[in-house]
Amino acid sequence: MTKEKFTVTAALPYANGPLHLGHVAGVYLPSDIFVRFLRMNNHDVAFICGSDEHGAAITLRAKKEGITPEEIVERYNGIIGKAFNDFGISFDIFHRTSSEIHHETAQEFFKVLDNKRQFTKETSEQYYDEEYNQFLADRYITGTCPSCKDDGAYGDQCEKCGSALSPTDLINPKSTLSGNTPVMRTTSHWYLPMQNHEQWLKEWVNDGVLDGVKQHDASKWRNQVVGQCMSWIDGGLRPRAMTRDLDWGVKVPVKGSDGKVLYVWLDAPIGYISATKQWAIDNNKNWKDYWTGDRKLVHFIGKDNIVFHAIIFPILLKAHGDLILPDNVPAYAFLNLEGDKFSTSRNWAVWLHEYIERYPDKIDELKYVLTSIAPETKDSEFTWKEYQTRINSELADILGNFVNRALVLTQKYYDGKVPALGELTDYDSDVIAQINAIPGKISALSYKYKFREAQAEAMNLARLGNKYLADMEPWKLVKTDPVRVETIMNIALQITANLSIVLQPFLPETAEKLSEFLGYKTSSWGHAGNIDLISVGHLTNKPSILFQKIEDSLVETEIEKLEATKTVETIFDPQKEDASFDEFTKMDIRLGTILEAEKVKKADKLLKLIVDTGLDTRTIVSGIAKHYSPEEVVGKTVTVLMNLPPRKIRGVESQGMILMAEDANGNLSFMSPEKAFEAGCGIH
Ligand code: B3M
Ligand code: ZN
Repeated sequence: MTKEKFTVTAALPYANGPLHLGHVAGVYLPSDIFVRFLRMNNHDVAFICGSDEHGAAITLRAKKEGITPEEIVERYNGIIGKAFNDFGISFDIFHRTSSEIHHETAQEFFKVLDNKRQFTKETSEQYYDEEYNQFLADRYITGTCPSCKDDGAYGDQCEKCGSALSPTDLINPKSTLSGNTPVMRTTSHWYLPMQNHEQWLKEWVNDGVLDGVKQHDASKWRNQVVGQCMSWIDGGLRPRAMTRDLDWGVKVPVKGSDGKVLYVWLDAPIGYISATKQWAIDNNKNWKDYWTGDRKLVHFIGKDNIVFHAIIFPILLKAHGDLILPDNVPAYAFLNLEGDKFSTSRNWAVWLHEYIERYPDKIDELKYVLTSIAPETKDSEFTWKEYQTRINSELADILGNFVNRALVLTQKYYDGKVPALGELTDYDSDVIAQINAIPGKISALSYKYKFREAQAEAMNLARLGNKYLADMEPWKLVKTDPVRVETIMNIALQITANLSIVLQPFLPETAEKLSEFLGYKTSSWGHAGNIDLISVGHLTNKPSILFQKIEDSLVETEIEKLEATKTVETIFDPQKEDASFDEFTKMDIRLGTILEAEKVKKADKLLKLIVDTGLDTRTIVSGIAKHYSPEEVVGKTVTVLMNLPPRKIRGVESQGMILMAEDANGNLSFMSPEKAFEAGCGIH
C-alpha cells in the first residue's frame, strides 16, 4: 500500500471518573492497534486524544463530591492519563480541553463560523430550575426519550438509542440538580441550522461524496454508523443550540454572550484540533498538515457518540471551510460485564488503573482478551471465566507453547543457532504458503477496522506453527533423521520471527519478548510473510515462559470483589398520590417504649411486643423478627401509630403499629428520637 497520511483520534474521555474495560475495548485499544499497524506500514500518523473537561458530566460529579470542577478534572486527567500510559496506549499526545490552547482554539473556531454567519441567534423558552437558579440543558435535565421511551434520557441526547435531543423533547422532564419539574424562562443562544446541511450530509454519509468529489470509501463505514446517521437525517435535522447558560466551559467569544459557554459537544471535538496544535508545537510541526489536504481523519468512538462525530462535527468542519472531514468513524457498541452493564454509579466495573495495579505483568493478556471480544458491531460481554479460558487455552497453550518448543529445541539441538533449511516436503510448502499469506490477511482486515478478525489471523500463525511441530514431532525424528529436523526447526523459527512482527499491533510486549528470544527485531510490516527473516547460523537466546496460566482463584477473587464493591442503585418507589392534611391529622403517632418482647409461635417473622405508649401499655405484633431478636428491642423508644383498629395476627390481638424505615436491601431501622423523649410524646 502506498504511504498515506492519517490523523487518528480517540474519543476524549470525560475527566469525571476512571476508565473501565468497556472504554478500553470499545475505543482506546482498537485505535491503538490501528495506529501501531499504520506506523509499521510506514504511514504518516498522528494519534490524538485528551480529556474532555467541560460539560455537565464534570460539574455534576464535582457537585456530588462537594469539590470544584477544577479539582475533578485535575484528579481524573491524571488517573486516566497514567492508566493509558501504563496500559501502553501509544497516543502522540494526551491533552486536555481545560488548557489555554484549547480555549483559544475553540473560541477562534467559533468566531470563524460566526463571522461566516453559520449560526443563527435565537431567543426561546428554555427549562429553568428555580431552586438552583440555573437553565437546564444536557445532563442537567433528564426525562423520557421521545424515540425509545427510555426514562434516563438527557437534554441533549438519549444514550440508549443515540438520538440527539433538545430539552423540550423530553417527556416529563426533571432537573437533575433539584429533582424538581423545571419552569420555562427566556434566553438566547447561537444555533447551528443543521437542516441546511441535510443534502450534502446525505450524499457524504451514504456515498462518501463531498461537493461532487469522492471523499471516502463509504463501504468501509460500519452499518450502525450509516444507519444511525441516515435515520437522524431522514427524521429531519433541526437547529441545535451551540451555546449554554453555564459558567464552566469555554466562554462564548462574541458580544452579547455574558454568562454563556460553548456547548460541550461543540467544544470537545475541537479538542482534537487543539491537542494536535499542542503536539505540533512540541514537535516542531505544522498542525494544519494534520487537519487539511489529503489526510485521512479517523474518529474512534463509542456508538453513543455517532451523531456528534458523523453529523455535527462534520457540519462544523465543513462550515469552517478549510478542514478535512472524517474518512471513517469506527463506532463501537458496548461491552458488558458479567451479565450486566458497566456502571460507574453502581461501581460495577473493572477499572483499568486497578487492573494494572493488580496485574502489571498481564497487560498483553488483557489486550488479547478485550480484542477477542471487542464489541465491533454489537454489544459483547467480558467475564473473568472467559478471560481465564482465552489466556490459558489460546495464549499459553498455543502461542506460548509453540514459541517455547521452537526456541528450547533450537537450544537443545543446535546450541541456539538457526539450522539450515533443506529439501522441502509438500507439507512444508503448504505451511510456507500460509506464512506468506497471513500478513496480507491481517492487513486487509486492519484497513477495514476488523481487529478481532485481524488478531485471530495473527493467532492462526501461532496455530500453524503449533500444529506443524505437533505433526512433525522433531523430538522423535531427530534420532532418525536429524537433517530433516533442521528444516523443520528452521521453518518453526521463521514462523516465530513472523509472529514477532504481526503481533506487534495487538500484543506489543509479547512481540518484544519474541524479538529478545530470537535476537531479531524489525518494526516494518513489509518483512512479514517471509521465511528468510533469520539467517542460518544466527544465534538465538534462551526463552522464558510467555504467559503464566490464570488460576481459578483469580477468577473467584475478582468476581467476589465485584459483588462486594457494587453499590445497589436505590430506585425508590415514586411518591404516592396526595393525602389531605385532614387525613394526616387523623393519624395519632406517638413515641412508645418496648417493655417486653417474645417470638410469636409458628411465625418466624413476628415479634409480640408489650409497649408503654404513655397512655397505656398495649400489645403490638410487629414483623421484625428476622431483623431483631426479642432481647435486642426491649427498652427501645420507638415510633407507634396508635389509632389503627385492633387486629388479630396469628391469634394475638395487635393494637397499633411500630413504624420502621427500610433501605434498598430490605434492612430495617427503628425510627427513634434523637433526644431522650419519653413514651407518649406526640409526633406531628
Ligand atoms: N467525552 C465521551 C462520552 O460521551 C465524550 C467524548 C468526547 S470526544 C470529542 O462518554
Ligand atoms: Zn432513546
